[in-house]
Amino acid sequence: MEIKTASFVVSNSDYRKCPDTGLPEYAFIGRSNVGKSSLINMLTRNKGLAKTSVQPGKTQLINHFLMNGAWYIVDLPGYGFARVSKKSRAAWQKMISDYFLHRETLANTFVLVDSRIPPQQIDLDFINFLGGNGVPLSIVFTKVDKQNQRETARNVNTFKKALAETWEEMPLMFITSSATGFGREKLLDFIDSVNASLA
Ligand SMILES: Nc1nc2c(ncn2[C@@H]2O[C@H](COP(=O)(O)OP(=O)(O)OP(=O)(O)O)[C@@H](O)[C@H]2O)c(=O)[nH]1
Ligand SMILES: [Mg+2]
Repeated sequence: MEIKTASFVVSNSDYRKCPDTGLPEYAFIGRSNVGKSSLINMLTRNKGLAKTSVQPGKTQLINHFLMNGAWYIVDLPGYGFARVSKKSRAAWQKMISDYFLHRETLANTFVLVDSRIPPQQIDLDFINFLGGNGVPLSIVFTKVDKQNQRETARNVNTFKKALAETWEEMPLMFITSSATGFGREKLLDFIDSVNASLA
């Protein structure tokens, strides 16, 4: 699938104010700085679409982007950023859990995981939260351009083992780099197949 048109629609702090067109959407979540906004720009081949930063905590709201006039990509603020007050952590928690538990048009969630590091409890906890609530999810390993294939394969395998402790069935996994575009087609083809199954 190709993305022919991609445009920013709206930012919200409340899922109830998100677009009510009924079109399917794909959410991107993961630790702060893991590369959610960069991946969205890589998929759409539009570097300025989602705001990115070397500093964690750049994305703060629920951001809807319309693709081909037919489906949405949703950029979300990341978790696990240490320099955040208790109050804003609680606000994030409420905004995000309400979104995932109630957003009816959510077709799939991409949980982004840094391919360079061993499994982090915070990622496993978030995946368990989604899975435990029946929210469909896939895992996307990011930043593979920063290391060799062997290191990526080792970290992916370790992550699978950690997941296997709680999950019988493995979610789909994608290996990506926003710097090189690696993994773009596979991810877009998957979205296309989910869209087709909903049509
Ligand atoms: N080398 C490399 N750098 C990347 C890649 N993806 C993201 N980055 C860098 O990682 C940093 C964070 O990227 P963002 O896309 O802003 O991360 P985010 O997950 O949206 O972060 P928050 O919005 O703060 O939660 C930026 O400096 C990006 O340039 C990648 O695939 N390869
Ligand atoms: Mg972001």
